Formats: sequence, C-alpha cells, structure tokens
Amino acid sequence: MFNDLREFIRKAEEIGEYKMIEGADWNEEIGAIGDLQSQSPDSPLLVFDRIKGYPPGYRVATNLATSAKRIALCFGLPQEAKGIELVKAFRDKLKEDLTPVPPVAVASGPVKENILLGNDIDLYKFPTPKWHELDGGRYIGTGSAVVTRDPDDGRINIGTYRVQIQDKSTATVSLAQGHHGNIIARKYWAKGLACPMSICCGQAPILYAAAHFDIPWGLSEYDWAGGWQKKPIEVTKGVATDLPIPATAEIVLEGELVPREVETRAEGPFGEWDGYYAGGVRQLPAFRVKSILHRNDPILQGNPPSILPRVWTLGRHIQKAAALWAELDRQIPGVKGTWMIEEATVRRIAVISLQQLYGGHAKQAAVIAAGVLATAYALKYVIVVDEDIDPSNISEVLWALGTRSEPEEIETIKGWWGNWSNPLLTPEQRQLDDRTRSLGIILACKPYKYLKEFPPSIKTSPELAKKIREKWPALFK
Ligand SMILES: Cc1cc2nc3c(=O)[nH]c(=O)nc-3n(C[C@H](O)[C@H](O)[C@H](O)COP(=O)(O)O)c2cc1C
Ligand SMILES: [Mn+2]
Repeated sequence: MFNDLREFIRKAEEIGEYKMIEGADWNEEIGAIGDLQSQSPDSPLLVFDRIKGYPPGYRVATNLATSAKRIALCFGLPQEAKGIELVKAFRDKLKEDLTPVPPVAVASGPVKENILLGNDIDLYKFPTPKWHELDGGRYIGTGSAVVTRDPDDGRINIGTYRVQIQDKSTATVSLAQGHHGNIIARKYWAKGLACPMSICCGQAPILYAAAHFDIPWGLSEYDWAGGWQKKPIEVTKGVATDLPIPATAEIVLEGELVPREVETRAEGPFGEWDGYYAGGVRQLPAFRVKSILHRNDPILQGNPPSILPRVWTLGRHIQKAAALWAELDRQIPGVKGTWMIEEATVRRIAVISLQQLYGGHAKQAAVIAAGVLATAYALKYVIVVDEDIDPSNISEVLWALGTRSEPEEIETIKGWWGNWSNPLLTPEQRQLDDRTRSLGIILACKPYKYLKEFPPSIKTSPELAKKIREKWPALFK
C-alpha cells in the first residue's frame, strides 16, 4: 500500500508502466493525450511536466490505473490477477476482516510545505487542464478527495466531486443529490451557514478509492481506508479550517461553500462519465478559497471522466462487480462470477455467471443485482449467463446473448434510479428534475425448464482442451 501519490507513481515506474511527457499545453492537450493513450490495453501512468506557461516541477498525473496490474497494486491484491480473477481477489478481500481504523493526527506533514493565504491565493498557480474539448473551464478537482464534517455528529466524510476554477480564489463544487457531501452541505445551509470544506487534489490511491467508492453513510472514508490497509491514515489539522486533511496530500484548497442565496456561479458543461456533455450549464454555490496548501513541486491528480472507467476511477468497475459478487454469495448459491462491462461505462451493464440450480434462480440473481448499493444506481441492464461463460469475456457474453436470450422475455422495470448526466433524459424530465429511466433484465442463459434438453455447445470441452495442450505444448505458448 502507498502513503501518497508519489510512492504509487514511483512503483508504476519501477514496473515499467510509466511515461513522462514534457511540453504539453494544459489547454486540451493533456486531456487528449490521456484519452488517446488509455485506448490501448494496459496503458501506462502518465506524468506531465514543463507544462506550457508553468514552472518545471508543477506536474499533472493522469491514467493512474489504466492497467489491471496497477488496479491490483492500489488495493494490495495479487499483481497477476486480471478480469474475473481480479474481481475474485477483490471479493475475497471484501469478505476479510475490514474493521474500520480511525486516522491518527500528526502535527504537520509535507502538505504544509507551502501555505498560501490572503493575496497569495491563486488557483491558476497550478497547470490545471481543460480536459475535454467542450468543457466550460478548467477543472482542478477531478481526482479529488473532498473533506467535510457532519455538523450533527462530527463524522468526517470524503467524496470525489468535480471542482471548476471560477477565478483566482473562487471555485464551484458539484455535489449530486443523495451524495453524502450534498447532505452535509445542506445541513449548514439550512442554518444559514457556509459549509467548511477541504479539497485535496492528489493523495494516496487508497484515499482516492475511499472518496469515490460506495462507502455507506455513517462510515467515515478515513476509517474505511485505514481498515483496508490495516494502518491508520495520517491526518493534520488544516490552516484555514480545523478539518483533518491527509498529511501527505499534494494540493489542498481550504475554504467554504456558501449557501446558494449568498453567491452562485455558472458551472459546466463538463465531459461526464456516460461519455457526453449532458449536464449543461447550471448555477452552483460558490466555494470561497481561504488557503492553498501544497507540497514542493506539487503533482495535480487528474481523473477526468472518460468512457472507460479505467481512466477516471481506480478500478471502480472491479469494485462494483466484487461487491455484487460478495452480496450474491451471501444470499444465493451457484454464482461463478460477476462483471461490470467496462466498455458500457462504469455502471450500465452487470453480468452474472450462474449455475442454475432451481427455477427462478437466474431472475432472482438479477433482481438482487438491481438492489445492491454498489450496482443499483444508473444500472441499465443485468445480463445473466450460464456457468460456462466467463462474464469478463465480452465475446463469450455476446455469444450467450446472441444464442440464449429471447427478446420477448426481457423484463423491464420502469422508473429506475437514474442520473442527471444521462444523455437520454428528455427535456421534460430535466424541467421536472426527474432522473428516472428503465432497467432491463436479460436472461442470456439456457431456460431452466429445458436445461436437460438444451443442445450441448460445440466449444472444445475443458477436459479435451487440457489433453490437447499437454500433448502439443509448443502450439499454445
Ligand atoms: C472522477 C470522478 C468525478 C466525480 N464527480 C462527481 C461530482 O461532480 N459530483 C458528485 O456528487 N459525485 C461525483 N462522483 C461520484 C462520487 O465521488 C461518489 O459517488 C462518492 O461515493 C460520493 O461520496 P459521498 O456519498 O460520501 O458524498 C465522481 C466520481 C469520480 C471518480
Ligand atoms: Mn460518504
């Protein structure tokens, strides 16, 4: 496990999965290079230096986890695991003792190497990219970990929310409905108060994971991350707020998010995770920056949304599949594997591989997937396949879909929990703030009642395959 972003970058370099790029422009070039690089499998981590108009050393890191190996490294899982094996390793870890471990406070840390206050506050000090061509501005917060405190019970929450620079000392933070950051900010606003907030823009991978994974309400992400690595996270008190911030963070913006009545700014558009600029421009409450803390030669962490989850998350599709698998195992027998289809964005299509043991078993598995915290939100299809199909192998899944599903049997659930960035929301829905769409359940598995009669597949059986490989090893190197 890694204590900060730098340790992780060094590890990527050590294993030969690292590229340094000099001379790029923050305006569109960094975002486009990351996007284009990510399209090849297992592409490297990218660090940009000598960015146009900025001093050397002021860097941007992107594509943190665009390989299975680096996803495994972030979570301390076996480095060789890929596809379904990686999901399985993640699932096994979820079943371990993950008792939360609270953070420890330290007096100071590298994050306090530079403290900017008053007139020295300048958000343009860092080479923040304009990530996508049609973005409405520069987003300093993409790979962010935003710290807030619940005023009722004092619990610390951390979430990843996009942060757009508005001027030297003002930003906007986009807090989606239902996310804990939003619930907490509203508690301050209801009392007419601004919400104190610290925005980290570069931190240890496990903290970034904690910030964007589905950690339940009531559990602080610091404690979750400490529990995962079985070692407390080191935090230090801020300068302009008393919020605990990661002692080894790269850049922290401290300040307050004012109530909407006090000041709003135009936010967006921004290239979103579904792969569109669907959210448009909105008026959002202003975030007033009270201090900027940063390490010497700071590294801004960039995780711009992309069609591929590997670019902007730390294997969130793997985490979701693993959480689904763990939950299915808790409730039903016969589950052979789960997968979230990466090519269909992080959460649109779940696949479950199941050995059907009774009538209704496959549909039951699908309905559980619809209800699990990790997979419910914005889910569009659940596909259930038989145990001979590897759910992480898209060719096999499509073969099952093409040969074992029956369109007239597809079930739909209307009014499903959806998202604002969905390009299919109608103008009426946007006006009503209605984000619901439908969910489809596709059984791409042999009909249970004809299981015995279903013709055998012509695929070479595992037994024969083993014999052949042993007899002609040179053929299969
Ligand atoms: C790169 C990235 C950008 C995100 N942007 C936002 C955002 O702008 N607003 C938001 O509410 N959630 C956003 N999310 C999702 C949240 O981080 C995620 O749902 C998290 O669990 C929320 O934590 P919370 O419930 O503690 O607030 C983003 C996630 C990632 C990985
Ligand atoms: Mn939370």
